Amino acid sequence: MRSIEAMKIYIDGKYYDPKNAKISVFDHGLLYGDGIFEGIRAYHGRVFRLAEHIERLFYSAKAILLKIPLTPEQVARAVVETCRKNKLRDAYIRLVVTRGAGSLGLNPHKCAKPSVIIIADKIQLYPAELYHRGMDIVTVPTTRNLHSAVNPAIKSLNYLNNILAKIEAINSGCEEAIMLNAAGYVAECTGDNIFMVKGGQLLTPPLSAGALHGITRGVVMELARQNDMAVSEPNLTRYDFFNADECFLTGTGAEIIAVVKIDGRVIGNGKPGPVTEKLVAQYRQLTQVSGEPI
Ligand code: PXG
Repeated sequence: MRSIEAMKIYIDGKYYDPKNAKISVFDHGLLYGDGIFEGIRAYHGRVFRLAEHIERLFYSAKAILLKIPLTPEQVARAVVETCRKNKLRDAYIRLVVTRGAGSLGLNPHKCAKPSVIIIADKIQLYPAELYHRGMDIVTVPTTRNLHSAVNPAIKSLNYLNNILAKIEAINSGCEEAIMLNAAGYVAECTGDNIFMVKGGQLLTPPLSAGALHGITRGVVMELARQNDMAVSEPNLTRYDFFNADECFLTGTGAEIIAVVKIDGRVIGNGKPGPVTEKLVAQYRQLTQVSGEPI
Protein backbone atom coordinates (compact mmCIF):
# COMPACT_ATOMS: atom_id res chain seq x y z
CA MET A 1 0.00 0.00 0.00
CA ARG A 2 1.08 3.59 -0.61
CA SER A 3 1.72 6.11 2.13
CA ILE A 4 -1.61 6.08 3.90
CA GLU A 5 -1.85 9.89 4.27
CA ALA A 6 -1.75 10.33 0.50
CA MET A 7 -4.79 8.16 -0.04
CA LYS A 8 -8.25 9.65 -0.64
CA ILE A 9 -11.24 7.33 -0.66
CA TYR A 10 -14.49 8.30 -2.37
CA ILE A 11 -17.69 7.58 -0.48
CA ASP A 12 -20.96 9.03 -1.79
CA GLY A 13 -19.47 12.12 -3.39
CA LYS A 14 -16.95 12.99 -0.66
CA TYR A 15 -13.28 12.09 -0.18
CA TYR A 16 -11.94 10.67 3.08
CA ASP A 17 -8.56 9.72 4.54
CA PRO A 18 -8.34 5.93 5.01
CA LYS A 19 -8.83 6.20 8.78
CA ASN A 20 -12.06 8.14 8.30
CA ALA A 21 -13.36 6.15 5.33
CA LYS A 22 -16.10 4.22 7.14
CA ILE A 23 -19.31 2.41 6.32
CA SER A 24 -22.13 1.59 8.76
CA VAL A 25 -22.15 -1.83 10.46
CA PHE A 26 -25.83 -1.88 9.38
CA ASP A 27 -24.88 -1.71 5.70
CA HIS A 28 -26.34 -4.77 3.99
CA GLY A 29 -23.12 -5.01 1.99
CA LEU A 30 -21.50 -6.10 5.26
CA LEU A 31 -24.47 -7.92 6.83
CA TYR A 32 -25.44 -9.95 3.74
CA GLY A 33 -22.91 -9.37 0.95
CA ASP A 34 -25.73 -7.36 -0.63
CA GLY A 35 -23.95 -5.20 -3.17
CA ILE A 36 -21.80 -5.29 -6.29
CA PHE A 37 -18.30 -4.33 -7.36
CA GLU A 38 -15.81 -3.87 -10.18
CA GLY A 39 -12.01 -4.19 -10.28
CA ILE A 40 -10.55 -1.74 -12.79
CA ARG A 41 -6.98 -0.84 -13.86
CA ALA A 42 -5.41 2.42 -14.98
CA TYR A 43 -2.23 2.39 -17.05
CA HIS A 44 -0.10 5.39 -17.96
CA GLY A 45 -2.74 7.91 -16.92
CA ARG A 46 -5.67 6.19 -18.63
CA VAL A 47 -8.44 4.04 -17.16
CA PHE A 48 -8.59 0.88 -19.24
CA ARG A 49 -11.99 -0.15 -20.66
CA LEU A 50 -13.84 2.06 -18.18
CA ALA A 51 -17.10 2.12 -20.17
CA GLU A 52 -17.24 -1.71 -20.20
CA HIS A 53 -16.69 -1.89 -16.43
CA ILE A 54 -19.41 0.69 -15.79
CA GLU A 55 -21.77 -1.17 -18.11
CA ARG A 56 -21.14 -4.46 -16.26
CA LEU A 57 -21.67 -2.68 -12.92
CA PHE A 58 -25.07 -1.42 -14.06
CA TYR A 59 -26.00 -4.89 -15.37
CA SER A 60 -25.09 -6.39 -11.97
CA ALA A 61 -27.17 -3.65 -10.28
CA LYS A 62 -30.15 -4.37 -12.50
CA ALA A 63 -29.97 -8.08 -11.72
CA ILE A 64 -30.09 -7.49 -7.95
CA LEU A 65 -32.66 -4.63 -8.18
CA LEU A 66 -30.16 -2.09 -6.85
CA LYS A 67 -30.66 1.49 -7.96
CA ILE A 68 -27.24 3.13 -8.26
CA PRO A 69 -27.79 6.75 -7.15
CA LEU A 70 -25.64 8.08 -10.03
CA THR A 71 -25.79 7.90 -13.82
CA PRO A 72 -23.19 5.76 -15.63
CA GLU A 73 -21.48 9.00 -16.73
CA GLN A 74 -21.33 10.25 -13.14
CA VAL A 75 -19.84 6.96 -11.92
CA ALA A 76 -17.23 7.08 -14.71
CA ARG A 77 -16.35 10.67 -13.78
CA ALA A 78 -16.04 9.75 -10.09
CA VAL A 79 -13.63 6.91 -10.99
CA VAL A 80 -11.42 9.22 -13.05
CA GLU A 81 -11.59 11.96 -10.40
CA THR A 82 -10.57 9.50 -7.65
CA CYS A 83 -7.48 8.51 -9.66
CA ARG A 84 -6.67 12.20 -10.13
CA LYS A 85 -7.13 13.01 -6.42
CA ASN A 86 -4.82 10.12 -5.54
CA LYS A 87 -2.25 11.28 -8.12
CA LEU A 88 -2.20 7.79 -9.58
CA ARG A 89 -1.40 7.12 -13.23
CA ASP A 90 -1.09 3.35 -12.79
CA ALA A 91 -3.72 2.05 -10.41
CA TYR A 92 -5.99 -0.68 -9.25
CA ILE A 93 -9.45 0.77 -8.70
CA ARG A 94 -12.08 -0.95 -6.60
CA LEU A 95 -15.57 0.37 -7.32
CA VAL A 96 -18.20 -0.87 -4.86
CA VAL A 97 -21.92 -0.20 -4.55
CA THR A 98 -23.55 -1.49 -1.36
CA ARG A 99 -27.27 -1.74 -0.63
CA GLY A 100 -26.70 0.80 2.17
CA ALA A 101 -27.54 0.93 5.88
CA GLY A 102 -30.74 -0.82 6.87
CA SER A 103 -32.09 -2.93 9.70
CA LEU A 104 -31.07 -6.39 10.94
CA GLY A 105 -33.33 -8.16 8.50
CA LEU A 106 -33.01 -9.28 4.91
CA ASN A 107 -35.50 -6.78 3.47
CA PRO A 108 -33.46 -4.48 1.21
CA HIS A 109 -36.33 -1.95 1.13
CA LYS A 110 -35.35 -1.00 4.69
CA CYS A 111 -32.03 0.32 3.35
CA ALA A 112 -32.38 4.04 2.78
CA LYS A 113 -29.78 4.60 0.05
CA PRO A 114 -27.05 2.60 -1.70
CA SER A 115 -23.47 3.74 -1.07
CA VAL A 116 -20.89 4.20 -3.81
CA ILE A 117 -17.27 3.62 -2.74
CA ILE A 118 -14.15 4.06 -4.87
CA ILE A 119 -10.68 3.06 -3.68
CA ALA A 120 -7.68 3.65 -5.94
CA ASP A 121 -4.40 2.05 -4.96
CA LYS A 122 -1.27 0.52 -6.42
CA ILE A 123 -1.77 -2.92 -7.90
CA GLN A 124 -0.37 -6.12 -6.35
CA LEU A 125 0.63 -8.50 -9.12
CA TYR A 126 1.64 -12.12 -9.36
CA PRO A 127 5.46 -12.38 -9.33
CA ALA A 128 7.08 -11.68 -12.76
CA GLU A 129 8.66 -15.14 -12.56
CA LEU A 130 5.21 -16.76 -12.71
CA TYR A 131 4.46 -14.97 -16.01
CA HIS A 132 7.75 -16.18 -17.40
CA ARG A 133 7.37 -19.78 -16.30
CA GLY A 134 3.59 -20.17 -16.43
CA MET A 135 1.17 -21.31 -13.73
CA ASP A 136 0.36 -24.68 -12.31
CA ILE A 137 -3.36 -24.90 -11.47
CA VAL A 138 -5.80 -27.49 -10.12
CA THR A 139 -9.50 -28.22 -10.40
CA VAL A 140 -11.23 -27.73 -7.06
CA PRO A 141 -14.36 -29.37 -5.59
CA THR A 142 -16.32 -26.12 -5.08
CA THR A 143 -18.42 -25.58 -8.21
CA ARG A 144 -19.72 -22.33 -9.68
CA ASN A 145 -23.13 -21.21 -8.48
CA LEU A 146 -26.13 -22.23 -10.55
CA HIS A 147 -27.69 -19.65 -12.86
CA SER A 148 -30.92 -20.32 -11.02
CA ALA A 149 -29.28 -19.35 -7.70
CA VAL A 150 -27.06 -16.22 -7.60
CA ASN A 151 -26.21 -15.97 -11.29
CA PRO A 152 -22.40 -16.10 -11.59
CA ALA A 153 -22.58 -13.23 -14.11
CA ILE A 154 -23.41 -10.90 -11.21
CA LYS A 155 -20.23 -9.43 -9.73
CA SER A 156 -21.76 -9.37 -6.27
CA LEU A 157 -20.12 -8.70 -2.91
CA ASN A 158 -20.87 -12.30 -2.01
CA TYR A 159 -17.69 -13.90 -3.31
CA LEU A 160 -17.68 -16.86 -0.91
CA ASN A 161 -18.08 -19.29 -3.82
CA ASN A 162 -14.80 -17.99 -5.27
CA ILE A 163 -13.10 -17.61 -1.89
CA LEU A 164 -13.76 -21.27 -1.01
CA ALA A 165 -12.32 -22.33 -4.37
CA LYS A 166 -9.30 -20.06 -3.80
CA ILE A 167 -8.69 -21.66 -0.37
CA GLU A 168 -8.83 -25.10 -2.00
CA ALA A 169 -6.31 -23.93 -4.63
CA ILE A 170 -3.94 -22.61 -1.94
CA ASN A 171 -4.32 -25.85 0.05
CA SER A 172 -3.12 -27.67 -3.07
CA GLY A 173 -0.13 -25.34 -3.41
CA CYS A 174 -1.60 -23.41 -6.37
CA GLU A 175 -2.43 -19.74 -6.91
CA GLU A 176 -5.50 -20.34 -9.08
CA ALA A 177 -8.09 -23.04 -9.57
CA ILE A 178 -10.42 -24.28 -12.27
CA MET A 179 -14.04 -24.20 -11.16
CA LEU A 180 -16.50 -26.51 -12.89
CA ASN A 181 -20.21 -25.87 -13.17
CA ALA A 182 -22.84 -28.23 -11.80
CA ALA A 183 -22.87 -30.14 -15.12
CA GLY A 184 -19.12 -30.78 -14.88
CA TYR A 185 -18.01 -28.39 -17.62
CA VAL A 186 -15.17 -25.93 -17.03
CA ALA A 187 -16.58 -22.52 -16.07
CA GLU A 188 -13.59 -20.32 -15.19
CA CYS A 189 -11.09 -19.70 -12.38
CA THR A 190 -11.65 -17.98 -9.03
CA GLY A 191 -10.79 -14.49 -10.33
CA ASP A 192 -9.87 -15.09 -13.95
CA ASN A 193 -11.41 -16.42 -17.17
CA ILE A 194 -9.75 -19.39 -18.87
CA PHE A 195 -8.77 -19.96 -22.51
CA MET A 196 -7.19 -22.75 -24.54
CA VAL A 197 -5.48 -22.85 -27.91
CA LYS A 198 -5.96 -25.98 -30.03
CA GLY A 199 -4.93 -26.38 -33.66
CA GLY A 200 -4.51 -22.62 -34.10
CA GLN A 201 -8.00 -21.86 -32.73
CA LEU A 202 -8.89 -20.04 -29.54
CA LEU A 203 -11.55 -21.55 -27.28
CA THR A 204 -13.09 -20.38 -24.01
CA PRO A 205 -16.11 -21.57 -22.02
CA PRO A 206 -19.38 -19.79 -22.85
CA LEU A 207 -20.97 -17.39 -20.35
CA SER A 208 -23.76 -19.95 -20.02
CA ALA A 209 -21.22 -22.36 -18.47
CA GLY A 210 -20.84 -19.95 -15.52
CA ALA A 211 -18.01 -17.74 -16.75
CA LEU A 212 -17.99 -14.07 -15.79
CA HIS A 213 -18.35 -11.72 -18.76
CA GLY A 214 -14.71 -10.72 -18.26
CA ILE A 215 -13.55 -7.44 -19.74
CA THR A 216 -10.07 -8.89 -20.37
CA ARG A 217 -11.74 -11.96 -21.89
CA GLY A 218 -13.52 -9.67 -24.38
CA VAL A 219 -10.32 -7.80 -25.28
CA VAL A 220 -8.42 -11.07 -25.84
CA MET A 221 -11.19 -12.40 -28.11
CA GLU A 222 -11.05 -9.13 -30.10
CA LEU A 223 -7.25 -9.35 -30.43
CA ALA A 224 -7.38 -12.98 -31.55
CA ARG A 225 -9.98 -12.18 -34.22
CA GLN A 226 -7.77 -9.31 -35.44
CA ASN A 227 -5.00 -11.92 -35.73
CA ASP A 228 -7.37 -13.95 -37.96
CA MET A 229 -7.75 -16.67 -35.38
CA ALA A 230 -11.04 -18.54 -35.13
CA VAL A 231 -12.57 -17.89 -31.70
CA SER A 232 -15.33 -20.06 -30.26
CA GLU A 233 -17.16 -20.60 -26.98
CA PRO A 234 -18.14 -24.28 -26.75
CA ASN A 235 -18.71 -26.22 -23.56
CA LEU A 236 -15.27 -27.52 -22.56
CA THR A 237 -14.23 -30.31 -20.21
CA ARG A 238 -11.05 -30.87 -18.19
CA TYR A 239 -10.06 -33.43 -20.85
CA ASP A 240 -10.17 -30.68 -23.51
CA PHE A 241 -7.84 -28.52 -21.41
CA PHE A 242 -5.46 -31.42 -20.64
CA ASN A 243 -5.02 -31.92 -24.39
CA ALA A 244 -4.76 -28.26 -25.39
CA ASP A 245 -1.70 -26.86 -27.16
CA GLU A 246 -1.73 -23.83 -24.86
CA CYS A 247 -3.77 -22.54 -21.93
CA PHE A 248 -3.93 -19.11 -20.29
CA LEU A 249 -5.98 -17.07 -17.85
CA THR A 250 -7.29 -13.53 -18.26
CA GLY A 251 -8.35 -10.92 -15.73
CA THR A 252 -7.97 -7.26 -14.89
CA GLY A 253 -5.45 -8.07 -12.15
CA ALA A 254 -3.54 -10.90 -13.83
CA GLU A 255 -3.88 -9.55 -17.41
CA ILE A 256 -2.89 -12.67 -19.41
CA ILE A 257 -0.94 -15.45 -17.71
CA ALA A 258 0.06 -18.80 -19.20
CA VAL A 259 -0.97 -22.08 -17.55
CA VAL A 260 1.55 -24.90 -18.03
CA LYS A 261 0.10 -27.64 -15.80
CA ILE A 262 -3.47 -28.62 -14.90
CA ASP A 263 -4.13 -31.32 -12.28
CA GLY A 264 -0.62 -32.71 -12.88
CA ARG A 265 -1.00 -32.84 -16.70
CA VAL A 266 1.61 -30.83 -18.59
CA ILE A 267 -0.02 -28.51 -21.14
CA GLY A 268 1.66 -28.45 -24.57
CA ASN A 269 5.41 -28.45 -24.10
CA GLY A 270 5.15 -27.15 -20.53
CA LYS A 271 6.14 -23.59 -21.46
CA PRO A 272 4.07 -20.50 -22.27
CA GLY A 273 3.11 -20.96 -25.94
CA PRO A 274 3.56 -18.65 -28.93
CA VAL A 275 -0.12 -17.65 -29.23
CA THR A 276 -0.22 -16.77 -25.53
CA GLU A 277 2.99 -14.73 -25.82
CA LYS A 278 1.72 -12.83 -28.84
CA LEU A 279 -1.56 -11.99 -27.09
CA VAL A 280 0.34 -10.89 -23.95
CA ALA A 281 2.43 -8.48 -26.05
CA GLN A 282 -0.61 -7.12 -27.90
CA TYR A 283 -2.61 -6.72 -24.68
CA ARG A 284 0.25 -4.86 -22.97
CA GLN A 285 0.54 -2.57 -25.99
CA LEU A 286 -3.20 -1.82 -25.92
CA THR A 287 -3.16 -0.95 -22.21
CA GLN A 288 -0.47 1.64 -22.88
CA VAL A 289 -2.29 3.49 -25.64
CA SER A 290 -6.02 3.32 -24.91
CA GLY A 291 -8.41 4.28 -22.12
CA GLU A 292 -10.18 7.17 -20.46
CA PRO A 293 -7.65 9.96 -19.67
CA ILE A 294 -7.22 10.74 -15.96
N1 PXG B 1 -13.92 -14.28 -13.27
C1 PXG B 1 -14.14 -13.84 -12.02
C2 PXG B 1 -14.89 -14.69 -11.09
C3 PXG B 1 -13.66 -12.58 -11.65
O1 PXG B 1 -13.89 -12.13 -10.41
C4 PXG B 1 -12.71 -12.31 -13.86
C5 PXG B 1 -13.23 -13.56 -14.18
C6 PXG B 1 -11.99 -11.54 -14.89
O2 PXG B 1 -12.78 -10.46 -15.33
P1 PXG B 1 -12.13 -9.08 -15.84
O3 PXG B 1 -13.32 -8.25 -16.16
O4 PXG B 1 -11.31 -8.55 -14.72
O5 PXG B 1 -11.33 -9.42 -17.02
C7 PXG B 1 -12.94 -11.81 -12.56
C8 PXG B 1 -12.39 -10.47 -12.18
C9 PXG B 1 -8.98 -9.38 -7.23
C10 PXG B 1 -9.53 -9.08 -8.58
O6 PXG B 1 -8.77 -8.44 -6.46
C11 PXG B 1 -10.40 -9.96 -9.17
C12 PXG B 1 -10.94 -9.64 -10.42
C13 PXG B 1 -10.60 -8.49 -11.06
C14 PXG B 1 -9.73 -7.61 -10.45
C15 PXG B 1 -9.17 -7.91 -9.18
O7 PXG B 1 -8.76 -10.56 -6.93
N2 PXG B 1 -11.78 -10.56 -10.93
